[in-house]
Amino acid sequence: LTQDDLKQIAAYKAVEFVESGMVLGLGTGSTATHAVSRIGELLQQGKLENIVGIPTSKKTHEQALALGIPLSDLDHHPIIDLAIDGADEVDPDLNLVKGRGGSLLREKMVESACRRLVVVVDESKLVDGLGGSGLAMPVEVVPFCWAHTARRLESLFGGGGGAGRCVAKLRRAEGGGEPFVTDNANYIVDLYFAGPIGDVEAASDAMLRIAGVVEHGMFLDMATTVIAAGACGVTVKNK
Ligand code: DER
Repeated sequence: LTQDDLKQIAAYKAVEFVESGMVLGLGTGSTATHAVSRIGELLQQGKLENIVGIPTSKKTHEQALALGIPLSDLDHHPIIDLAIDGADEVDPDLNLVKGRGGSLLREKMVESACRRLVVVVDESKLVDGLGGSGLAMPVEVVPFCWAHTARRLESLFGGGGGAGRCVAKLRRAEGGGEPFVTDNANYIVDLYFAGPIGDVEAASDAMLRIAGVVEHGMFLDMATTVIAAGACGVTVKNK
């Protein structure tokens, strides 16, 4: 089984929670893509009906549109029955890191309006503590003086590069030297930690207090179910 097979298995399992008539949050990323295509397939087959999709990115909006999934937004549907989305890290408390696809702001806006958030991952995403993977923890920042904001983020964690616990890097667009620009015309500063963040609630509050920070990629106390697919099978963990 390839990693993508595992992503598809987890995604299809999550779609079993979808019922006709639901308002659905449609996630972003390679795992969520499988869930969106599965929903489209069931609609085509008449096994699902009266679904309204609330996309979490322009990319997912385009995918869902092409599949004929009826779409709307939070202004028209402030309460969402169920969202299905991927994650970059999942800790034992079902706290998440998301946003390596750059969609964390719209994902967090949609998913904080959901009754249920079902997260779908392959087992490589499971960590003991957020920040522990050594991979990026994304922070959406306004473009204005982004380097100043990046330095303030580093200094929160005793950073400043080198031996510091955190290094901040501006995310660049594919191949080019240009900054990556989000669906909301902001930049992303990726934080790289030397080890697990530890007190994630305190880190969240401190980051959000920095003027210039729009949102960060930690999704705390938001997931209600995590479906993880691994070589030994699929686990479903509820909050
Ligand atoms: O960018 C995102 O938030 C994605 O959902 C990410 O967290 C998971 O992406 P993947 O399914 O492609 O690994």
